[in-house]
Amino acid sequence: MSKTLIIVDVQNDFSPSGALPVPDGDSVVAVINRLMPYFDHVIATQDWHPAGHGSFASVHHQSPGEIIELNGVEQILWPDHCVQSTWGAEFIPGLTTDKIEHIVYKGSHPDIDSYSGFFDNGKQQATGLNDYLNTIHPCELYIAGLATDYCVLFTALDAAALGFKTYVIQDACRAVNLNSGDEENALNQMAEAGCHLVCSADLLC
Ligand code: VGL
Ligand code: ZN
Repeated sequence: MSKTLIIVDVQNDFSPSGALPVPDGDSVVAVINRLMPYFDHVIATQDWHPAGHGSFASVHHQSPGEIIELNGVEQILWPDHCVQSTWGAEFIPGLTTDKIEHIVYKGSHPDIDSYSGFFDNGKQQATGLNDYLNTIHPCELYIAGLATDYCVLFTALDAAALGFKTYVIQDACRAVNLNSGDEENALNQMAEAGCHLVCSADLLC
């Protein structure tokens, strides 16, 4: 069974100085760098929005955090973030990228968000990640990155639902925590879905 690390959205806009800051988000970089040599495959996702994406509060003249319906799907509005080919969409500096063999770009459709690395939020379109993983079958997945309560959560839930043995490396993830308890809630949801919650120290041996 080969081990595949999926690095979720370790991008400048999710670092504490970014447009959609995840508290302490940049600290996952060192943990992920230390883990990478232990994996057979390393894949990264990038949130990759066009300017004026439907998840941006500015487009709707509303405030970040408000909830609307976008294409029939409930959508939390965010500050403009991870616009394609801008600084905010780049990997956080210091992340070792030479082992990353494949990058999944998501959230590119103007009117639908994509928290999961596998499917958009309406489950209408696949990103190709599952097809890619099937070329290295059988593999088990280890998920790390940002943010625990959004893109890590939905990527892990889809991974488990697709039948992958899925591990979430807790200390290699950080949460937005719009509401207190969101992180804990996300961890509980992933555990209930059959994901194994582990720490990087369990893997570094
Ligand atoms: C994310 C909110 C909006 C994430 C992406 O990477 O967790 N969160 N877009
Ligand atoms: Zn986004």
